[in-house]
Amino acid sequence: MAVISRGFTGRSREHNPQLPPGQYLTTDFPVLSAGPTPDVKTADWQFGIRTDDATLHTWNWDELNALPIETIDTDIHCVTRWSKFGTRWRGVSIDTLFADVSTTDRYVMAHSYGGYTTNLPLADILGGKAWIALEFDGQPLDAEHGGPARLLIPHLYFWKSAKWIHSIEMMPTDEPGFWEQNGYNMYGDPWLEQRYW
Ligand SMILES: Nc1nc2c(c(=O)[nH]1)N[C@H]1C(S)=C(S)[C@@H](COP(=O)(O)O)O[C@H]1N2
Ligand SMILES: [Mo]
Repeated sequence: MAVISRGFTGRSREHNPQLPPGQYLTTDFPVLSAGPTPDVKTADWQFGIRTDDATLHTWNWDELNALPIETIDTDIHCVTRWSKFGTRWRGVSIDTLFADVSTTDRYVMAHSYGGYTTNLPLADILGGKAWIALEFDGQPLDAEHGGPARLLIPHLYFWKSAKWIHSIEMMPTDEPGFWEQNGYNMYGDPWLEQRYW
């Protein structure tokens, strides 16, 4: 009698240590937008950081592109349960943008062209953990994926990676953004399955 042994090839997603709990792997790149795709021209594009003393630090498109651009290879995880491994981006580290910004606030609100918002602890966008991404897979970022520029914060669920990023506003306390007001978790750690309240 033949003994057929299954389960040793590691195909089961429960056993893939690279996949957070409750996620499945996809190879395509789904588009998830709460509203229409805004038409943001690079000639008009501006990004700003607004601090507690109401100072506004701004960069136009050319100024952003003159900053050091890093290559980021990372997995991404959407709260709707898809994960995508090994995505490649190019972008400017948020650390670079905060180099001349001083603040005592510990939270931020990311604001997008089109009105989307999402909240984050400041510590989660500093320390080499977040970027303004300008390219995906060797190409300028498609408008539907947030082009010309989006936040990339791969260690949190992907709703925190605001597409069409417009500004970062410092906040003394943690306030809910768009999805967070609609039931999503305030923090969104995919490894702890912090999906909804
Ligand atoms: N401005 C904006 N950013 C956004 C969203 C949005 O609706 N508007 N959706 C979020 C959600 S829920 C996810 S999963 C990702 C999806 O990014 P993608 O469309 O490039 O896959 O963008 C996030 N950033
Ligand atoms: Mo999402």
